[in-house]
Amino acid sequence: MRVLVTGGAGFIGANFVQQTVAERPEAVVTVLDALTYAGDRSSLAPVADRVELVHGSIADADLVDSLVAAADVVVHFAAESHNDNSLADPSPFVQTNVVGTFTLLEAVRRHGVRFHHVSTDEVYGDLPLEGDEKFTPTTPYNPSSPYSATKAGSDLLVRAWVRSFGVAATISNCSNNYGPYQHVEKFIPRQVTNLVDGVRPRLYGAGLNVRDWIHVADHNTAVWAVIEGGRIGETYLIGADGETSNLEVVRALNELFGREADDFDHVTDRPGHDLRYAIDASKLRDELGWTPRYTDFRTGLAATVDWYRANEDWWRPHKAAAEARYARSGQ
Ligand code: NAD
Ligand code: TDX
Repeated sequence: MRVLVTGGAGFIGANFVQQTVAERPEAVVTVLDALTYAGDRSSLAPVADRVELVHGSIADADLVDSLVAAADVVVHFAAESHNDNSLADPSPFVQTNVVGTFTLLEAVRRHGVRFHHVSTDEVYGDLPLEGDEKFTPTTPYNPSSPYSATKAGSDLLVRAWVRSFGVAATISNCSNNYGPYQHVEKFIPRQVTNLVDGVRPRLYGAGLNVRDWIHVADHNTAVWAVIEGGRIGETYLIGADGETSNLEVVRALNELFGREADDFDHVTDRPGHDLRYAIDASKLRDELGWTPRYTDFRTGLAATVDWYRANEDWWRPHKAAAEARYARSGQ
């Protein structure tokens, strides 16, 4: 099977490519990645001899056409992915997430290629802090940030291309991922790499916001489950019942570094900050038989801390630039 992975030099995409090469010897993997600040060739170093990396944009119609023509399936991870950046400058989010997805859809339409679109639970907006309501595949779209609005737009394009043009596509909407190779701008790697440097974690606002954490390896087994068993045109929600407040995450990290749990700083809150995300993954579990391997968040978190401690060469080159961006917004 010839697999074209967009965004394969980013966090989730690189984990997907490494897992695919390890577990599916028959797969021939090509990565299309623009190598933005968030993409890193070295995330594919362990599989460099098995994977072709094409440096280019998903919004480049000619390049996309030739790569899609040579694929059996396109797995679409490429995106501008960070909410805080989308508040500072939404423009690349529209270009990559909306125009880029449109460009891919036109190519899979022309060539009749199977398409899987990787998306986020943030398209549904947020849930109240109190109560046990969860997102389901029928929750109305209500995105809050420029990032989530452009992901919502891309999801709706995929749905329309299925209905209007018969494109063979599926969509998955996953909750917050953690694990190796996540950019240091994101919450968990930012705090872990601060702690390595003896810098206190930085919590937006009161830290009561809740995220539904899933290990990236579990997200990726679910993506393969949808590619292989998902029904065309359907949306599958991916989550592993990992609801945890940001405050609890920071306390756990401090403890893993042998520090006082409450030794952190409160910093300026994110404008429009979503309160709580929670996923009902019963469709994925019941229909496709998927189950997560990482069921204890603290164990997965400890393994992730170990990875960042052991792989400073990977993250150190990105750290100063990420912190400089935060300094501009007082975070
Ligand atoms: P990331 O920012 O780590 O990686 C994105 C990758 O896309 C980078 O390698 C970047 O170079 C590449 N890219 C950006 N613009 C491109 C373009 N125009 N053409 C080609 N490549 C381009 O993001 P991530 O966290 O790995 O997220 C991957 C996907 O999963 C995204 O679609 C995101 O919306 C979705 N998602 C992420 C999470 C999460 O918690 N990180 C959760 C749910 C869904
Ligand atoms: O320094 C910080 N302090 C802090 O309290 C940072 C960087 C974040 N936060 C908070 C904001 C969020 O409540 O932590 C939470 C997680 O923040 P992010 O890592 O920026 O993730 P989030 O905004 O929840 O979005 C993530 O999950 C859904 C991914 O970045 C998206 O790509 C994905 O779609």
